[in-house]
Amino acid sequence: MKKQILSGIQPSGILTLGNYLGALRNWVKIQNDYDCKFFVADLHSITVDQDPEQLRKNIKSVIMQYLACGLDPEKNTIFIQSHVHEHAELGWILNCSTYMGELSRMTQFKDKSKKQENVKVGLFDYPVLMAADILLYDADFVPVGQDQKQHLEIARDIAKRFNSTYKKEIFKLPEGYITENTAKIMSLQEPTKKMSKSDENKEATIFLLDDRATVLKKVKKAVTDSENVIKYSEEKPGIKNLMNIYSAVTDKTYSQIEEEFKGIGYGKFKEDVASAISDILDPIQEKYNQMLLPENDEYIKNICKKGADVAQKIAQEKLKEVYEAVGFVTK
Ligand code: ATP
Ligand code: LTN
Repeated sequence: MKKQILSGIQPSGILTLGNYLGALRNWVKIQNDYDCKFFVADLHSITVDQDPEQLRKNIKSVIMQYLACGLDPEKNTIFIQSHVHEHAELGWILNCSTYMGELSRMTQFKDKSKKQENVKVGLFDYPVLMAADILLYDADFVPVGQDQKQHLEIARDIAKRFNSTYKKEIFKLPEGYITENTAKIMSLQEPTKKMSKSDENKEATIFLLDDRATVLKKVKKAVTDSENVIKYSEEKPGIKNLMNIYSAVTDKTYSQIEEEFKGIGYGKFKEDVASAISDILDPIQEKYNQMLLPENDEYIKNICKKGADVAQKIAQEKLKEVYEAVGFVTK
């Protein structure tokens, strides 16, 4: 039996280079070795305001970006979270096994709530829904970026507490699957902050659908320092981030990169980084544009439908077990 993998990305905009290097690229790498489920986390995305028409477009677009990046719908279960209502139902049950105190410690909540005028209960509760996503499918590994580590820990804590309260091993304890070097791609404008798709400053983020000229412009404008020396150092967060990205897209080590750009300034380095990024993005964009053709509409719909059917069968079984354990009666 193959081990179970589960992960998702919110449809809060076009995916970023951070989403790709931190999560999606790993999904593509491991899709042959595990039993994988990948979904679009639309229920999560409405924890902050979304425009309904834009959200509808984004959900479909994220599915197409998954496929364009190389997820094979024949090998993986690909679905939209809200198509499997068991996620929301288990989320409720797990709310009743989660403490206010542990949710109050979540750094993502602290960061995101600062940016909101009115903080929604859903934003606070976000990690519980994420725990439900993971625990429904007995996931062994969850491939995500660094920022999700804390949410994985709480998912484990909730699972342990539930199992112990109801004296039954209902939930498997999930582990992270995090690739250290690319687990945290930083903002191009504030390199001590994570690159994020909902950043208001679009110059800070490389989107998977940015064309070559846009990538070049953004990388050229990336905040660095005035030393003009390509060296991997904690004291040079801007250059460290660009080296990290360059290393991730070319497979070169940091010392190879230092050697390659010895005596060469930031201008040329940035041009080469931009070009290497676009070399990765070009084929993704080509596939994405094919997917946009109206004749592919049905194909994409069918992938999501088939995926949701497969996922729901498993989710239903798990939820039944949970309802029994907590003491609900059957119809
Ligand atoms: P939002 O801005 O809407 O919060 P986001 O860009 O932070 O979105 P998520 O949908 O929260 O992205 O994350 C999807 C996946 O991508 C997660 O596994 C997350 O850890 C990973 N990820 C997000 N940003 C980065 C980043 N800058 N570096 C590495 N991984 C990232
Ligand atoms: N919280 C994640 C998205 C997400 C997720 C999940 C990831 C929702 N549910 C379950 C892995 C497993 C994020 O990246 N912001």
